[in-house]
Amino acid sequence: SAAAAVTSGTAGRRALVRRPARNLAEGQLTHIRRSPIDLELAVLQWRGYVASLEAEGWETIEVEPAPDLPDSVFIEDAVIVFGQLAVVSSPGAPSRRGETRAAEAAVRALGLSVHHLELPGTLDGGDVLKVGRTVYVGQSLRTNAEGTRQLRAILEPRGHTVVAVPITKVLHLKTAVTALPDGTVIGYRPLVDDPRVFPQFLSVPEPEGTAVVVLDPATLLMSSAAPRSAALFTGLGYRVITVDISEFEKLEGCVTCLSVRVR
Ligand code: CIR
Repeated sequence: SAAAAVTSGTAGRRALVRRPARNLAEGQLTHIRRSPIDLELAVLQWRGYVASLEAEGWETIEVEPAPDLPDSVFIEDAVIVFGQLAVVSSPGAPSRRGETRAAEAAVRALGLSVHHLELPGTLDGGDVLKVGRTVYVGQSLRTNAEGTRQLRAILEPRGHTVVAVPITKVLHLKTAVTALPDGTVIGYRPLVDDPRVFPQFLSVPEPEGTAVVVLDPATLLMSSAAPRSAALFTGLGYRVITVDISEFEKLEGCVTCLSVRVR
């Protein structure tokens, strides 16, 4: 089985986060209808998310805020980290292209080796799912074949295999699927185009249950909007920590996109 490369122990676990912009409510929407955003609540939820990471032994590093870039809180889309290697993305939405500069400064400050994706290639970090040495890349409205080709050219010489996955029902690959520490890919079946591309696939009962952040080999962070999925993971032996991220879910964000785990 494709065992996921998850570092154990608490040393050196760092996560990039970026506080919500004042115009968060103007963030992009593709597959869902706009509903009112409570900015104050969003800030409280963001703080709760950061506190949960820290309580689990993660040091959080704040990327310089971008108060006028509405989707900048979704830092996962701007930079992808593979161990000591950072790939600065080429955001598919023109309104998000300004987000990468400060994300790059943050990974440089961490001493990571930095690569870039460039137009006409586009790729959002939310389309990249690592499972062991396999890197699945969603082919979405945000990520195109050229962006995928550029990422492959960076990763394949370094021992990763890049697998392109069609995404038509949700914004990003990681809106549809993420992975458990043992490499099982999890997803809400109606939103997954073709689960047969994954060696092991487990269906979860709620759309918000598809996104988990693996905090350590035994612990998952997920949305409080998916209690039946949480119970499923608990039954598999995981410790599950939940956070309310309703204001970000209204903007097609999920628990993964609010941080970049450096590991
Ligand atoms: C967007 O449409 O770009 C944002 N409103 C949501 C981005 C969510 N990011 C992610 O799932 N990785």
